[in-house]
Order: sequence, then structure tokens, then C-alpha cells
Amino acid sequence: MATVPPPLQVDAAPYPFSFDPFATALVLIDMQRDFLEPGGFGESLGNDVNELRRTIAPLRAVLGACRAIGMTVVHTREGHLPDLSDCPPSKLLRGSPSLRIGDPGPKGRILVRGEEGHDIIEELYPVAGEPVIDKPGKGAFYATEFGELLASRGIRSLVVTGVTTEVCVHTTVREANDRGYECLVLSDCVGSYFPQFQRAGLEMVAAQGGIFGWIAESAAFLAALAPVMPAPVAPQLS
Ligand code: C5J
Repeated sequence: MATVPPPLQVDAAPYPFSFDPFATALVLIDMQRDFLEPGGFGESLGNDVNELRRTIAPLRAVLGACRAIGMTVVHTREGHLPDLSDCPPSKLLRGSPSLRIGDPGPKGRILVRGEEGHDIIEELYPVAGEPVIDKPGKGAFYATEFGELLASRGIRSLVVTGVTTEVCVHTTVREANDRGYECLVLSDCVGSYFPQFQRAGLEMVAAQGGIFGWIAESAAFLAALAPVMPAPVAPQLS
């Protein structure tokens, strides 16, 4: 009779996070050029992109490990159809930014699908077979096929990474929590332009006994994956 492997455990707050890696998806939220690259939309609004770029190296390590064991990896991108028919006027018109959604920006039209700035940064670019969810809102579930995708793969837990912590990461975690998913947020793999929001955003996830989920550093997550990582291949001696 086949034995069921015990769940893996991550040293996390507010208490250890248990998960089955084959019922878990790594989710990379909106690691897009316009949010992360110098010269992009985020920087043009006066933000320091280095606050987000520090997530790239730890996230690359996590992505590599998840790919190595064959975990589900899902990427998201925030953006709109070229005719902006999926952008509610409230989102288009709010505030008085120097650049609005759809305007020509430094890397193409701002937050429009198919434009250079809308795409994912090279360091974390999806490989063949990794779904990319294009979302018009902040949350990954709203007006997308994300929920159906997770259900079709039997996913019950999400390891959530990406930007920005208090906006699209938080919205997605809250949506997921209400739908019954267990969410682990990797604190060094999520980023905000605002250090105070980064701190508060993370604290809010794990407050009150894990009201939205768990938080842990990527090193703790990688340590938990160690027992299921494939052995490194020894170099061939000729
Ligand atoms: C995301 C935003 N991805 N800050 N968007 O968080 O508008």
C-alpha cells in the first residue's frame, strides 16, 4: 500500500506552517518591469525601486527550489486590455498621478497588456508550462481563472511572494484566505516602496493567531523543502 508522506513544516509565525508541496503553489505576484525596474512607471512616480528589487535574489532561490521539485508555480501580472474596457473608471481616474493607466510611459503604455513595462522581469521570467494570470485588479482571484486553475491542480496552500506587500500581495492573500487556502507569505520575497507598510503588512498577516496566514523568511521555507530536494548531479569525470 502506498504511504502518504508526512507534510513538510516551515518555521513560521505565528506557529509552524505545514504543507504538502504537491498541493501547494508558489505564487509570484506582479514581478513586472514597471514596478521593479529603474526607469519604469513605479520609479517615475517617485518611488525607490530598490525597496522592491531586494526581493529578486531570495525569490530566485525559492523559484529554483520549487522548480527543482516540480511544485506548481504561478505568475501574475496586473494590467489591462489595450482598449481599457476592463479598467473601471474608479481605477482609471482616482487621484492625480502624472501618468495614468493607458498613457504612454517610459516602458510603453502604463499597465497595458503586451507592453514592455507590463511584462515580468527577466530574472524571474516564467518557463514553459508555468501559468501567467493576467489580472485587472489587485487580487489574483478577481476576474481571472486563478481559482479554477488552483482547483484543477488540487492546490490547498499558497506560498505567496511578489509586490507590493500591502496592495496586490495583501489583496490576494485575503481573497485566498476567504476561499479556504492556507497562505504562507515569505517576508524577504515580498516588497513595498514604503518600509512602514512592509512591516505592518507582514504583521497583519500573522496577527491574531494567523488571521490571514503565516509569515516566514525564505531560508526557513528552503530548509523545509530540503528533504524533498533532488540530490545534486555529480559532474561526470571523463
Ligand atoms: C501591486 C500596485 N502589484 N501597487 N500594484 O501591488 O498598484
